[in-house]
Amino acid sequence: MSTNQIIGLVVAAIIIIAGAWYLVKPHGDAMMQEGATATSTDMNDMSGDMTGSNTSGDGTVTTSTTTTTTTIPQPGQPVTITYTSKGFSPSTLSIREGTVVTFVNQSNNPMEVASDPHPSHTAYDGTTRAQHCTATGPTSTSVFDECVGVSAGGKWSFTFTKLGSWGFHNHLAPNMTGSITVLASQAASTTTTTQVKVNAQ
Ligand SMILES: [Cu+2]
Repeated sequence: MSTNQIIGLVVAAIIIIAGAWYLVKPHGDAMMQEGATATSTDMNDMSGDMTGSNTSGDGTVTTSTTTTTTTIPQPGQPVTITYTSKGFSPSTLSIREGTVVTFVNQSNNPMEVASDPHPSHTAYDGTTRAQHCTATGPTSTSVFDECVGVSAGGKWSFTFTKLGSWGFHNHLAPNMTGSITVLASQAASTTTTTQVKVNAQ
């Protein structure tokens, strides 16, 4: 009997020691996994740096695109700004004086283009909306105010003759905004000046 009890105690001790060792072992593995995770994070950081380098490469391309955007349409060239549920596109652009800009409503809501600030619309010609709008439209073609909303598919054209930067908005959705910069038409003279300098040298 006592021999069996001793054997039983030894077996129990072995089970307890084995169990304790088994509980400790996963903890050691977890620490090793943490070390491995740290290594992966370092590799992720390296790929992040590589992505940064790629962005620099893309930055050069973006510079070229900016140059294209700077190209200003000639006064005789029609310019179109579309209006959708996301707003005006393009929302900012530069044109020469005398350029006709056509606003096209491609949204499902009415569009009523007007000079800033809302709601007075005084910036472009100094008169208020009450002064320069009638029930059927603006009092003259020099008023930068559509005055009457057009539904989906409708459009409105305006000829910009005043130099400066003119903010505008949809009077029926004033958070939809844009800005047009009107520049003097003197593109050709700049090129002529450059050619004279080259000939002098
Ligand atoms: Cu307004």
